[in-house]
Amino acid sequence: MSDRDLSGRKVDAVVVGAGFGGMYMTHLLVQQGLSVQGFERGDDVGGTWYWNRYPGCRCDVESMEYSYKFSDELQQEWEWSERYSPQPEILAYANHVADRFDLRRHFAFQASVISATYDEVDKVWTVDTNTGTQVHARYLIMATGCLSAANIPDFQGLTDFSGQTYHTGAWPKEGVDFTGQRVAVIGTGSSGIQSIPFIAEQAEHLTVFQRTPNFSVPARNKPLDPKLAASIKADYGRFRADAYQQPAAFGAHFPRREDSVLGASPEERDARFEEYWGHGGFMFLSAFGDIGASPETNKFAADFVRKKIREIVKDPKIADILCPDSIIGCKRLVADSGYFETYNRPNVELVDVSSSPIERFTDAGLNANGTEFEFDAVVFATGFDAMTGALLQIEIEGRDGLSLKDKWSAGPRTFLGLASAGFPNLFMMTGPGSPSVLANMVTGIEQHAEYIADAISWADERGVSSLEAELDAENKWVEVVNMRSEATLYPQCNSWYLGANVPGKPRVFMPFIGFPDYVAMADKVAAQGYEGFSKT
Ligand code: N01
Repeated sequence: MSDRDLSGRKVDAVVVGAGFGGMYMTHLLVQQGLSVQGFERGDDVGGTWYWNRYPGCRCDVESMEYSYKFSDELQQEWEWSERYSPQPEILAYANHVADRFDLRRHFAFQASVISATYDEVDKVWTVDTNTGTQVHARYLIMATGCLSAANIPDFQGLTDFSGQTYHTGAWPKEGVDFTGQRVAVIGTGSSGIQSIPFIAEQAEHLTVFQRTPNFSVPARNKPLDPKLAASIKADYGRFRADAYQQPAAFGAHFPRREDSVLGASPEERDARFEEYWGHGGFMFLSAFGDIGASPETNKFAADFVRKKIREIVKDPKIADILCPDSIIGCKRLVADSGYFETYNRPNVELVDVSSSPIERFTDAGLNANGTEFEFDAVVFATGFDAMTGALLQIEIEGRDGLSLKDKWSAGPRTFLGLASAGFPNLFMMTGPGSPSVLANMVTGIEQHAEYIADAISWADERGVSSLEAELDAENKWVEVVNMRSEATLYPQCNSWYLGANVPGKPRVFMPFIGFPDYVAMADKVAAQGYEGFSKT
């Protein structure tokens, strides 16, 4: 069915997005006997893993954890090939899930939702797409992703550039061949750090423009040991349950140390950091219990990584530029494969644009630090308008003509990161105010999908036709989210968690810190008859 044929259709729920969130949400609602219309701007499923096809793209949560747990057959049968899955394999998995649970038939692809308006009398959302389709639904579920609205800074003269431009988060399906080209990469977050070693291997010359150096630890990716996979699968339930109790819903199988970095001698500290550096990945931050406690305790871990950067990078001046002087773990830590080593290559150049921004683009390239650079292609690894961007690109109008954009003009306000007062029967999956980006995304998605499906079935069983976050509950929730972040070092740097990467975006820490606490609080709300939601 083309999405035009859908016009006027009335369904129980519209689901926006066919990534991991939209797929599982749709599966659950259909199983509950509800009619669902999904919309997806891409031409197939996969969300993040559909769009981010840049060279070197892979997950930095381990494969055995970064997968759905809702179907034991699925998790038993699917076989991952590497410790950290590469993007093509995760996309193949998403396609497998879509086939296995026959999900595509519920979606219209290449259809972007542009507006959604609530009719308070009929208690119905009217949803419009860019293809002219209009459908009506009792429930509207936004599975639009936390990192899906690409951010390309408003560089002066950008349209003058006659070469090719790419954003890591909207990579061409057919791939890009940089052989023989002079390439620029702007940005050194996870996407830049993952792609730079691969682009450097292919391009004739690569210039990296770095505004802020980032902490990165080796991922130590390797083929997944079949014996390890089999042993996890032998008791997958336990493995998942252990992960569920972790602060970020992953990483239960390597020790999270509780002792203080201050109590260790310099030799003990170094040995411990070496052990965790050698293990690879995010667990580095769990080498001691208080790395995130204060700038003083954090500095030990930061110093260790700076020492490693200086050991790896041969040119001390380049090493200096690559060494962050900030708090490790404040911006999202990166797990890399040969990133710092790349700066030893003769065809790679690093340009520090920390003290004066890129001046402008030109026909042939760009000007920075008073120098003219010429390129055949520029890669924007400049990140996303995170957590709120994809939601606010849609004109969402709730009760009394309230626009979500206006309501969130000083920052997002939600109850449980799931709902916002004034917007009945609208649920956000992994929305701001939920653990979302600070937890294993697939686990957060499953928890939200199940929560939303349960809430809808609870309401339907009781003849409740609308569930809406109460303002008071929302205000208290926003306070809790703020208090939890203020007790950490997170507010002390300019991260996208705070919206600091997008000029003019309100500086508000968006995710909820601590997955298990979140689940307990959300479950309590449900157990008390969805206390904090008004029901009519
Ligand atoms: O984006 P980022 P990302 N001039 O925002 C720079 C997830 N992810 O796509 O730090 C010059 O982190 C900006 O500089 P600064 C993961 O959660 C996961 O890399 O703002 N530079 C920064 O260096 C990750 O955190 C995986 O000063 C400019 C970079 O662009 C999130 O996605 C892989 C600039 C943007 O870094 C986002 O990562 C990839 C300007 N005007 C992504 N504007 C895995 O699972 C921005 N920058 C492995």
